[in-house]
Amino acid sequence: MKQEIKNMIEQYNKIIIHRHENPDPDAIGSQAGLKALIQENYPDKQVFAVGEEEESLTFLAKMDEIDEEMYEGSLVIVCDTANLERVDDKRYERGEALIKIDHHPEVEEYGDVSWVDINSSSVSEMVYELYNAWKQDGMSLSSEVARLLFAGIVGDTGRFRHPNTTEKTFRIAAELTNYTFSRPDLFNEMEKSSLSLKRLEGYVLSNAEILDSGAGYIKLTSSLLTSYDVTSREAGGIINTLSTLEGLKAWVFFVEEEEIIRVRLRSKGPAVNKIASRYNGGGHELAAGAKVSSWNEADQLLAELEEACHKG
Ligand SMILES: [Mn+2]
Repeated sequence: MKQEIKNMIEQYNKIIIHRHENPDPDAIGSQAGLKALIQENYPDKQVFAVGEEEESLTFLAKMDEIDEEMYEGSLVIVCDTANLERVDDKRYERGEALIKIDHHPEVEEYGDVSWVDINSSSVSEMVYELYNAWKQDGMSLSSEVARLLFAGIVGDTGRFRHPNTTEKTFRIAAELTNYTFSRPDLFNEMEKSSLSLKRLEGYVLSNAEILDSGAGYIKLTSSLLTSYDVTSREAGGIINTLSTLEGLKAWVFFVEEEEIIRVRLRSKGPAVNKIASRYNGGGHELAAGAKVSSWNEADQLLAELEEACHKG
């Protein structure tokens, strides 16, 4: 599979890399890491990373702006995205060939070549494995690529705490620490928080409800977010504020946006991705996302979460 991906990369002179909407450090780290890995080893190729710019992650990488014509005769690689609907920048369809590289449980099969490894902590870990397979052919990996992949692994493993962290994850992370990027600087960037977001965390801690089933929840209306001067995306980023609460089995953040209510689910045991898939979403067993269109529907979802907690 890794050889097949390399063969395809070698066949194309234009390579455009996409990832999922609302990117996280793994989406950007794997996307920009793969871009730089290819670019540094094939300097004659044109390689791009596209998608909406995420302000809080520009310390990792900035996105490229390209014209539609660039897709003609190109290879498109999609990182970290289980289904095509979630791909950021729908122009991915205009490429000549498509590769999927992902670690989410398969939601939709796509791509001329598809490499899905649900046992990998992150796609950043998978990109390192690509390099590992390719290095016998003389490929090299720079400190910048190492920084991007390390960030992706740290992001998706919650700093090596989530159960997706394996011996292989640590081994790859250890390899990456041989490179000369500054880990303290990277951690500082990844963990920095504005005062308004810290204050919203205070609100969440004061107002979250923990039910007898072990399900926890908080409802954040758009007017509340406005009063705290925090975006919906930023609010989603503090979901782990509740993670250490005693007695909590699974929890959900309902974050109201203009037209929908975004749902972020986390769990310490009961699978939450099946619930998410019934509400326009999906994800991992212990971390998933969904969308509902009303507070009534949010309560329905919460009832399903409680049921899962009773069983789990
Ligand atoms: Mn990921």
